[in-house]
Amino acid sequence: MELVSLQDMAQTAVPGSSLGNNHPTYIYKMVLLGSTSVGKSSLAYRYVKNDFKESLPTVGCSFFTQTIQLETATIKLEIWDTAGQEKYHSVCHLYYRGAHAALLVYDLTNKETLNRAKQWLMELEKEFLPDEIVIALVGNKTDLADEREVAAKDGEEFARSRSLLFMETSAKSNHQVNDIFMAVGKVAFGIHVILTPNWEMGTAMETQLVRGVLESE
Ligand SMILES: Nc1nc2c(ncn2[C@@H]2O[C@H](COP(=O)(O)OP(=O)(O)O)[C@@H](O)[C@H]2O)c(=O)[nH]1
Ligand SMILES: [Mg+2]
Repeated sequence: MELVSLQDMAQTAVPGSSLGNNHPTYIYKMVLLGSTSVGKSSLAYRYVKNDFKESLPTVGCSFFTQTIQLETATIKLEIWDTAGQEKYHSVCHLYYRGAHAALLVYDLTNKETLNRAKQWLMELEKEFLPDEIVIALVGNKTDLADEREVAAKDGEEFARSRSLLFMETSAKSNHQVNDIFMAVGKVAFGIHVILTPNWEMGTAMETQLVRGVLESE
């Protein structure tokens, strides 16, 4: 896989795709990072299958694909989920090599998982230049309001201080799951997304194609 620059894209973005429309298809690798049990697999499962299971089987190294149709292009997200190796702090850099986007997931009922997400961020910052990867901080399990340990504003302020996208979600009650994947996909593609204080997506404006892999025909 090769990164395609803006200039290359202009030259190679030819009509036609596997979906039979006139749009080019761009593939983005998105990795899920975060402590065990924060809900990474559940978020991927909710987004791709629109379902929730109390216990999901641990598969080997796996990724799901999901397509986002935009007016001018098709985005294919390859969503990489860990096989639980984060338990042993052994998610190797091969896992996130070549990633265009990352979701740093924490469990808002467990403050320690936010600290762990901050450590993941430092690891990503060692591997990637700021413009190379779109990172979103995701506070999952909003349905467990009574057990909340991390205030929404704490997650949001940290995210803002590091220029990350931010959303709180619930894979269980399907709260803002689609929104966060969609927002990250759009930003990776080069669309400016405004997240309003109540975490809804505001006006989106297509600015430029910044990264991604053009799917070969
Ligand atoms: N209440 C609640 N539980 C969740 C949510 N997301 C995941 N879980 C539960 O948290 C546990 C760990 O989820 P999992 O997706 O396997 O986490 P992972 O280890 O980060 O992949 C499971 O028991 C899930 O059912 C959520 O949004 N709300
Ligand atoms: Mg998992």
